[in-house]
Amino acid sequence: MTKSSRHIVTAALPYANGPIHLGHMAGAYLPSDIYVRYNRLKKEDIIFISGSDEHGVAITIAALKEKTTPKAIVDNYHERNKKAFSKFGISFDIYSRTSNPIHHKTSQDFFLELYKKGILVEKNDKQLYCKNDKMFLSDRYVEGTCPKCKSEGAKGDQCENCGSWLNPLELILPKCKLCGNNPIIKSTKHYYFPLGKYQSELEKYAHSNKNWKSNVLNYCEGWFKEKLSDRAVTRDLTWGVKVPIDEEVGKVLYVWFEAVLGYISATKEFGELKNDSSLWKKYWQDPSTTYTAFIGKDNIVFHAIVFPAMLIAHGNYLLPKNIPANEFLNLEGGKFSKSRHNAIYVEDVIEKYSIDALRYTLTSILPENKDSDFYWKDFQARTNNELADIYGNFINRTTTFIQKNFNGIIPSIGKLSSSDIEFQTSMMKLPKKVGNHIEQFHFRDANNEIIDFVRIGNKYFNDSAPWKSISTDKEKCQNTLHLCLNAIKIIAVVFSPILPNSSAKIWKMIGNSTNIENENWENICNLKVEEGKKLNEIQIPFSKIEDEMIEKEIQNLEKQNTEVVNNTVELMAIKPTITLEEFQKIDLRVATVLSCEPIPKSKKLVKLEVSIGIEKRQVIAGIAQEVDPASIIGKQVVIIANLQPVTLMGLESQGMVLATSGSNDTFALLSLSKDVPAGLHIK
Ligand code: B3M
Ligand code: ZN
Repeated sequence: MTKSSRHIVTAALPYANGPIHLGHMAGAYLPSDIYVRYNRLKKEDIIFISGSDEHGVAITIAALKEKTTPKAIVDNYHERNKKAFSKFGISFDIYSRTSNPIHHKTSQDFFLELYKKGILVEKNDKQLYCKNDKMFLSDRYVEGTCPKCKSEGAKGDQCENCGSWLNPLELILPKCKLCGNNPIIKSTKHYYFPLGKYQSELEKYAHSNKNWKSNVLNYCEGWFKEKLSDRAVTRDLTWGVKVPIDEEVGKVLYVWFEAVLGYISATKEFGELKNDSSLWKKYWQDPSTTYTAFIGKDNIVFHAIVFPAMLIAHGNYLLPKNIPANEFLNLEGGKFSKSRHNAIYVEDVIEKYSIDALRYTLTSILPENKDSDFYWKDFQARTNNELADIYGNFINRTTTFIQKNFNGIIPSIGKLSSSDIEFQTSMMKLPKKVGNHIEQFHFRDANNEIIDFVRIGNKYFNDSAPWKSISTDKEKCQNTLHLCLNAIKIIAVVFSPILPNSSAKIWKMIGNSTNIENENWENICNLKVEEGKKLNEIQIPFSKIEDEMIEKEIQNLEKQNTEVVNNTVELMAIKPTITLEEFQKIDLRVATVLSCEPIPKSKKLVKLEVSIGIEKRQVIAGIAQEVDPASIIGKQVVIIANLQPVTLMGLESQGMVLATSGSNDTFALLSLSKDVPAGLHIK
């Protein structure tokens, strides 16, 4: 047996400003949980740390939106997320929070240590300031066009589209998120961390770990190429960890500076709960400990560059040995996003579906090397056709056969045939293969390896045809059933990091009274079933998901998406002011729709003929996807009558029909009562 060693595993601290969704799970939490459960079975000394990230403007903005206080926001989501993780089987040793006093003290001490060592640089610095809201607009209080990829809606600190880390001053056309005004530039004092000074050490560090995933390494290379520069680690805000220097009132530590230190504070808290206040030192300072930091790809820069640099600067801390970041999980072909409501929240699905079916599906599609997609229909197919029909069936046919033909008593094993030996050999190889995949963070491969072996089990059962051998060759029949049950025992353990709940159930069902978690991975291939022992009551381990359930989910998602359109419309900033004279230039008229027909070859356009009293007009409108052309004939609509004509699909459009900018459910054509005569001027 290999000597056990010490590990610390951290999973990114999610912001406590919204519920955890399946995208989060696939990014960091499920992979880390599988890794930790596997290592626990290997009897490694391992602790698993996470918690809520409760500071930063992500929280204060959420409070503004929900018209409440930041404290109320974090208290609410911390509890909800903690519960969701636990129900999903994410087995943290501690799920802490960055509002805890121990975290404030830990991060302030860390800051002071860097300050005293003269590492931090003080700079008077120009920042965006909103005169209307009388505040500096750091990070997410400001939005604009990304200077790198030119996409709109880039946040002050990061562009979600291209992932660049931004300085708010670089934004093109910045706007205050609170009032929509353009900010001015004003000077303020801040403390900077000289990231650039650590560049060569960081490069060495990134290259010293041969096992880093290529997505993480490539990302870092991109940063190194651009050259690292000083980064402010303080902000002009009130919500957060106060800068521990007396004269610095109204300043807090930048959320990313203190959040990563949350891993250390959480470990300290864990030690205190165990009455061992120096426990954290073993995990953070003893070089024999291996530190692995699980994150999603949007957090790479902070974990692979900033955090290691901070730890190097401070000294006396271990750096992450590996940072197995995943890419993004998309939903039904679109982006998983909390801000756009296109998401499946864990708290909404944990009561409805089998957790293990969700864990199984997510593991099979983990975005390990590139973005991947969650489709409800795929979830149904994997649950029904793989978990139920392959794995469930293997368990069910084996146990019911033993129940029926051997009174539920595990049959003995006799002289094995060559096909028995072949099956037994591949069974004994399984744990090592799966373990190797997990150690390399190839969780999809681990999952596939197991389900492929279950397929082999089904084939062995079929080929051995015990329903025949029961009357022709009893020994052969007993061998088949004994070996199939033995395989189930082994599969239950190797599957348990991915499917903890069903593995425990199956373990009991096949007659074990021990706790499956006490098994030792190194020993699994030697696990034997005991002949003469009785099986426990047989249950169907995985039930199938009906079509109606899935259709409802898809409909719900569509509904959520439409609600978002409403929100976006509401949130759209007001355009620049125009004068009355400018408005009076627009000639708005009531018009009667005389005819409306689709334009061949165009998905979006329809051709309308309208009367504006004095004359008829042809108007081409992009409403084909929203309305049935026949349904608007005879309606009184509003058109802009003096818009310069344009040609669309070869047809002249002599005006524009007014409608909302939404689509489908939120689309509405501006129409008036039939009594309002065509041609009337609207002002
Ligand atoms: N809270 C970002 C996120 O939730 C951030 C991670 C902190 S890890 C120390 O994705
Ligand atoms: Zn403002």
